[in-house]
Amino acid sequence: MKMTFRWYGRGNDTVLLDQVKQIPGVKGIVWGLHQKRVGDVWEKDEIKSEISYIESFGFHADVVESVNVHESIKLGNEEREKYIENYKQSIRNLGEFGVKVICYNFMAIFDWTRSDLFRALPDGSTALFYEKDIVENRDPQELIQTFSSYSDMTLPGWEPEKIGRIKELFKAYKDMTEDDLWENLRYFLNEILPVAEEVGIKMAIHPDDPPWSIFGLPRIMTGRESLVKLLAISDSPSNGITFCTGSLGANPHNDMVTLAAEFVRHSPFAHIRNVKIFENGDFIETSHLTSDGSIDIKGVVRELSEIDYDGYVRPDHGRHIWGEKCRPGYGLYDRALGIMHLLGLWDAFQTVKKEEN
Ligand code: DNO
Repeated sequence: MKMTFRWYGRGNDTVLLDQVKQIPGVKGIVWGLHQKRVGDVWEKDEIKSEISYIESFGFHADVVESVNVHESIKLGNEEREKYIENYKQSIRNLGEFGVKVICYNFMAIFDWTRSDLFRALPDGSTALFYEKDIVENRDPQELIQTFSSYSDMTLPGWEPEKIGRIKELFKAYKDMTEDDLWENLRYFLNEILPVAEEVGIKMAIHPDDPPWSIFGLPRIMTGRESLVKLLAISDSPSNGITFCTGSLGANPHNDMVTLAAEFVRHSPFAHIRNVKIFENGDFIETSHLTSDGSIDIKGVVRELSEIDYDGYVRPDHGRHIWGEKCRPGYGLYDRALGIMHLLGLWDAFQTVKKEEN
C-alpha cells in the first residue's frame, strides 16, 4: 500500500506540501492541473513544472486525479473525436513524465454532489452532507450556484465553464439512457486504453458519487454489476478502478468489504473514507474510524492487506476540525488523522499476517 495525499496545486490549496511532509508515511502527492479547461491537452511544460515542484519536497507524483473527460465524449456527439485525441495526447505527455495512474470519472455533468459542504457533526466539526430530498428535488442550477459561491477555488467536477451551459447540457442528456452512456464509455476506453498501455499508465475509473441517478441523469458506475461490466469492456492491464469506499458505500447495498475482496486487485488506486448513512438515505461524511460511520473501513484495509496491496491509497474527504479553513473535505488535519488510522490498521494486519505464516 503506497500512501498518498491529494493536493490541488500552488495557490489553489490551503494545504502546503511542507505540511504534508510532516504526516508520517506519505510518499506521494495525488495532483492535477486544476486550472485547465476540461478537454484541453495537458502540455509537457505544465506537467513538468508541477511534477518538479512536487518532487522538490521528496514526494513522487505517480498519480493524477483527474484528467476529466469532456462532456462530448460522454454524450458521444460529433465533437468527441477531437476530445478523445486530446485525451490521448494528455496520456502520452503524462506517461513521458513517469505518471503511473490516471483517475477519471464518467459522471454526466456532475461529479460528486452534496447538499451541504459544512454540516455540523455532534463533535462540533463539520463535514460534507447529502440530503436526499434536497438534492433530488432541487434545481441543479441553484445547487451549482451555492457551491460556486464558496470561494474562488475550483471544486472538482464543478468546472466553471459548465455553469453557463447547464441548460444546454441537460437538454443534450435528455434522451440518453444508461445503455447509451455505457456505449460511450466503451468507445472511449477502446480508443484510449491502447495508448495508456503503451506508456505504462493505468486508467482508474472513479465510481459515481452518490452511486445512483441524480436530476434524472443516467449514472452507471454504481455497484458490483457496474464494476464487472467495466472490467468486461477490456482485459487491458490499463483498465482499472479507483476503489472509493465513500462513493460506492453511500449505498448500503454495496458491502465494501465484499467488494474489496473482489475488486481491489483491479484497482491501482483506492480512496478510503467513511460515511454515516441515515435511514432516509441521507448521509454525512465522518472520521475514518469504522465505528464513526456505516462502512467497515477496518475490513476493507484487511482485504488490502490480504493481497499485500501494492497500489496507491489516499485518505478521502476529511471533516473540518480544529477551526481549519480549507477546501471542503480537503483540509490537512482530519486527512492526516485518517492516514494515521489507515497506516495503523495496515501495520497491524500485515504484522499478524507475517506472524501467522
Ligand atoms: C471527490 C473526488 C472526485 C474524484 C473524481 C475523479 O472528492 O473523489 O471528485 O476526484 O470523481 O474523476
